Amino acid sequence: MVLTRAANAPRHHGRGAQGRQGTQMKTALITGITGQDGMYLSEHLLTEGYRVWGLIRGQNNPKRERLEALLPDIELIEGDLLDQGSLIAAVQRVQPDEVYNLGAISFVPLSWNQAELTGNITGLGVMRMLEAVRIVEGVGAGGAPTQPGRIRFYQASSSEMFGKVRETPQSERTAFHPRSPYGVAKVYGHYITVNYRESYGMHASSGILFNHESPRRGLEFVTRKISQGVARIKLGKQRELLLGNLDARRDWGFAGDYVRAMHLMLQQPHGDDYVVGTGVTHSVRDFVEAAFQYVGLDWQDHVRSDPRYMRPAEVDQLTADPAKARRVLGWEPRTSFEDLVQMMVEADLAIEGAATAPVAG
Ligand code: NDP
Ligand code: GDR
Repeated sequence: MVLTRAANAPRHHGRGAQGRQGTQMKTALITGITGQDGMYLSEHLLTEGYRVWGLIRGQNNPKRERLEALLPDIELIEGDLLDQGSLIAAVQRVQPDEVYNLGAISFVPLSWNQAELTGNITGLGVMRMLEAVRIVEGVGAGGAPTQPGRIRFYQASSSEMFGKVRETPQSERTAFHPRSPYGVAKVYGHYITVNYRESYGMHASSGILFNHESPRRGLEFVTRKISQGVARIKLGKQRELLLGNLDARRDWGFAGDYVRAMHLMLQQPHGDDYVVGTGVTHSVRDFVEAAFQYVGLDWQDHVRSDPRYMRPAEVDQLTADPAKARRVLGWEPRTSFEDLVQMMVEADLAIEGAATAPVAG
């Protein structure tokens, strides 16, 4: 096991150390630290005075350098959601107060090509992380009911579990009908979290989050593909943007807003399930139109449909009913759809503008 700390990271003194304003400093362990949500959640928890550890996988993860430059105050520990021993060792070493399980194969189309891997990481990986917490705390050892443990657990569940929706909007009570191996794996992750809560009394929460985006979103997801494409087209570096289903409708929010909800869930007296979204839905076409309009271009001159980006089974429409998150957590999104589109296009204009020349001709 390798532990690292950025050279200028503060010295901590283990669990129980004093945080800001003399309060007990809490420790969080985050899987999926190199992903979009891992980065925003780390920033949020550092602001809240936490000691933050991230689980990082691979022998030379190319995202490590960027992460350490962006967040020098976090500490990294090696482990993989496919490797039970590494997760137990990580929980044992870090002794977290809170575990946020964000690690997953998260790109829906990949899940048809690598269904087994997706099931293993996105589905069984949740059980391995829960087992690591349970084993380290000695909860339920020998099958006997025991005192619930101290470590609180967050599972990154998804609106993809609703899939072919049974009702609109979708709440915590809406039945699931996943449409991809990814969605099926997330349903397993959700129910195993509920099961560990019910079986062992664990403080385990499932955040059923709807799509949330940002300038840190991976380029494979449609919003970032659009914002990067618009920036490149505006700067003369690209002529066309090839997309799939423009009719799909999503409830899009800003990732920076959603990580606050994750944290709030673990501050409640008991674990529970919460839907987190804006309640407002737009089509992919709406996103395209708004992004091109922002830079003064007509999307119809540039966007082409390509069957390669169509899915074997589509989720046509998702709309959150976030009433419970609002009522119990006091959570509200702060960023509108229009602000999100602008934020993403502006960020990509800055990135693309800072690099390389336009295409010839
Ligand atoms: P990303 O795809 O940006 O990040 C996924 C993370 O999972 C990466 O850090 C990746 O690490 C890590 N990971 C992949 N495989 C493993 C493994 N075998 N062991 C340990 N870590 C692994 O996802 P997001 O940040 O967008 O999403 C975070 C979580 O929330 C995911 O579980 C996703 O499914 C879920 N979710 C996301 C929503 C969204 O709209 N963003 C909505 C609802 C749920 P590496 O760098 O090594 O690849
Ligand atoms: P999604 O996000 O599948 O909802 O999963 P994505 O951005 O990939 O797709 C959203 C919708 O856009 C349509 N689409 C395209 N999608 C991509 N990626 N590329 C295209 O060119 C394209 N054209 C149209 C898709 O068909 C789809 O309907 C995200 C992930 O973050 C999951 O991990 C998370 O659980 C869910 O959001 C909630």
